[in-house]
Amino acid sequence: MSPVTIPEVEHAYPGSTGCPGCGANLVMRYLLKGLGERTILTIPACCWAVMPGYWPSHCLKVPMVYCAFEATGASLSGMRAALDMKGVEDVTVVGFAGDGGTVDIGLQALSGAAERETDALYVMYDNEAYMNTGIQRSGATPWGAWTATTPVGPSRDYKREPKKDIMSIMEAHGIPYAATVSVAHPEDFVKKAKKAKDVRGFKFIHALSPCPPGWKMNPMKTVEVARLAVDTNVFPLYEIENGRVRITKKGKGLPIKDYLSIQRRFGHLTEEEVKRMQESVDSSFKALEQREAREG
Ligand SMILES: Cc1ncc(C[n+]2csc(CCOP(=O)(O)OP(=O)(O)O)c2C)c(N)n1
Ligand code: SF4
Ligand SMILES: [Mg+2]
Repeated sequence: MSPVTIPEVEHAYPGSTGCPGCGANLVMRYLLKGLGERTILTIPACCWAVMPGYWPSHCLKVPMVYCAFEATGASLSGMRAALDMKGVEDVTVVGFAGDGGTVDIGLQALSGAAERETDALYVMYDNEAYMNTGIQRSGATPWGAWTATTPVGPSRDYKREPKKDIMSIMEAHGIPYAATVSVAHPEDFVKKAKKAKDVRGFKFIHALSPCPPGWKMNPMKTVEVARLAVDTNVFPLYEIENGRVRITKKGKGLPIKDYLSIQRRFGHLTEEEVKRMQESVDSSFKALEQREAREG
């Protein structure tokens, strides 16, 4: 039997106001298991800004600052500077933001914090749209998805632009550590959170975060859909440490229709369009594998 490596201690309690089956709940839970209690969060406008609930019945055991939507990067740099002035070194400063708050509105502040080499961790939970305000498309919404602002119909079409590649954008800043994580692989997730905590400098974690209402799926399938994202190579699990890439968990190489077919946001796609998506996923994953082989 393999030893249990996920800490039993909880720093995110039941009682968040998230929807049933919210993947972002699990992202926070596993992240805090990896980081521990000496953590402070800064969270901009997003679902997680409201999910902790009202004081004094807040569901997080760690303190959090609620910052402006576009300001997570600036907020975490300020928090780190304040802690440094006080001589507090054992607290991990974390920016925890949605995809809209990261790849779109918060990108400038995030870039600034990475360029300043702030000793902090930035976690993007990616539900692939602006969910808190009613499922509007973001730069992280994948090609082909229905959203409220990319509706399927005769006059306006589903999303026609590819998903913004935030991992490459962050890597271009020369940061020491970046990783992708999945709520279907908690051991891999917790290990990466622990590693990010111990690396000095700016760290980035990209967490795929299934959202039942936004993805139009059964709330009981959150972990299943997250696992399928890895097993179809739609969301490969890897880390980039000091410029070297390593795939940390190999998927099963299943066809992407297995991932798409349990989400009604992709229900309108034709066979030809699914085939094109498959080709795009295959070529991105091949490039990742080739890069790992070169650098390994
Ligand atoms: C400057 C500003 N613009 C717009 C909003 C409204 N707003 C609040 S949450 C949100 C959506 C955030 O999307 P994302 O970052 O992807 O997080 P999610 O809601 O999906 O968890 C928006 C547009 C705001 N609070 N502040
Ligand atoms: S809308 Fe989506 S991300 Fe927001 S609380 Fe509900 S399930 Fe979670
Ligand atoms: Mg979002």
